[in-house]
Amino acid sequence: MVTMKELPKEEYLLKGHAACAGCGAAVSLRLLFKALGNRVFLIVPACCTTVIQGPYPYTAFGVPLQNILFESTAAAASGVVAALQQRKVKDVTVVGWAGDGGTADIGIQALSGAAERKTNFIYICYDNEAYGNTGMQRSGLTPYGAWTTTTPSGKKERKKDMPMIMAAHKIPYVATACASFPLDFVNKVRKARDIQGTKYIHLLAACPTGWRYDTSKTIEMGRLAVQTGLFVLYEVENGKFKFNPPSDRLIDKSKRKPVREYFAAQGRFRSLTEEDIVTIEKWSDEDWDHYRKLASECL
Ligand SMILES: Cc1ncc(C[n+]2csc(CCOP(=O)(O)OP(=O)(O)O)c2C)c(N)n1
Ligand SMILES: [Mg+2]
Repeated sequence: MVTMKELPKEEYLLKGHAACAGCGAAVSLRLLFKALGNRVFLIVPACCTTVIQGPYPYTAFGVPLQNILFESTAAAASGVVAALQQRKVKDVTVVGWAGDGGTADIGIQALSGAAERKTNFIYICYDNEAYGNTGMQRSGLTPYGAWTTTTPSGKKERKKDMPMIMAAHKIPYVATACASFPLDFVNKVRKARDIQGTKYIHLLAACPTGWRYDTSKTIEMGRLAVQTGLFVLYEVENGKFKFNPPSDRLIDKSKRKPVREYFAAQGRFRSLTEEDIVTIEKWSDEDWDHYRKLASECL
C-alpha cells in the first residue's frame, strides 16, 4: 500500500489544462498519473477529458493518449493491447478513461465485449453523473431526482449499477473509488495494473459546474457521498466482495451521515421532495443489505 509520502513527485497532468475550476475528473487524472507514471497508454472518448487536455496542437497530458469516438473506448483499447503484444511491449498499462455517458450508455457494448474477451486493460469510468462536455444532459448514471438540462424537474429514473454490471462479467477486478480518498484510488489503480485481464474502476468525480456547488468543495462533496453511504467504496476481486475504508465502518446505518446532507449541499437536488428523500434512503438501505450479504458470503 502506497502512502502519501511515497507518491511520486513527477506530474504528468501539466500546467495549462482546460478543466473547470474544482473539476473532480482533473484531480483524479493527476492521481491516476501518480499511480502509473508515464508507462501508460490512455484511450479517451468524447467527454470532458478531451477538453481538459487543452486545444490541439497542445496537450497538458504528459502521457501517450488516443482520442477516440464516443462509443469506442474499449474497442480501441483492445486494438492498442493487441498492437503492444505484437511489438512485445510488456511494461505499458493500457487505460480506457471514459465518462459515465461513454461508459453506461453509448460505450457499454464495446466494454462488455472487451470484458468478455478478457482484454488486458484497466477501464476507468469517471462518473460526473451527466454529459458534462455537452452541457449537462442526463445519462444512465445520473441519479434519481437530479437536475440536468434534459431533466429540468429532476430525473425520474434510477442510476444503473455499473460496477455490479461489470462484476457480473466475472472479470478479475472491480472497484469503486473517489479522489476524496486519494490513496485508496492510487492503490486500486496499482493493484489493477498488476492483475492480468479486464479491470474496471468506477470513480465518482464531483462536478461543481453540473452539480451546482462551490468550486472549493469538490473533495468535500466526494467525502459526503461516501459518508452518507450513497457511494460505497468496495472491491470485487475474483468474485469476492470486500468493503474498503471508510465504508467498512459505515455498515451500521447509525454511523452514516443523513443522506439529506448530501442533497442539501448541491443545487442539482433542489427539486427533491421529502417523499423522494425517503425513497432514495430506502434504496440506499437495500443496496447496503445487498453488499452486506455479499461481504458475509465472502468471509
Ligand atoms: C456518437 C456521438 N454522439 C454524441 C456526441 C456528442 N458528445 C460528445 S461528449 C458527450 C457527452 C459525454 O458525456 P460523458 O461520457 O458523461 O463524459 P463527460 O463529458 O461528462 O466528461 C456527447 C453527447 C459524440 N461526440 N458522438
Ligand atoms: Mg459525465
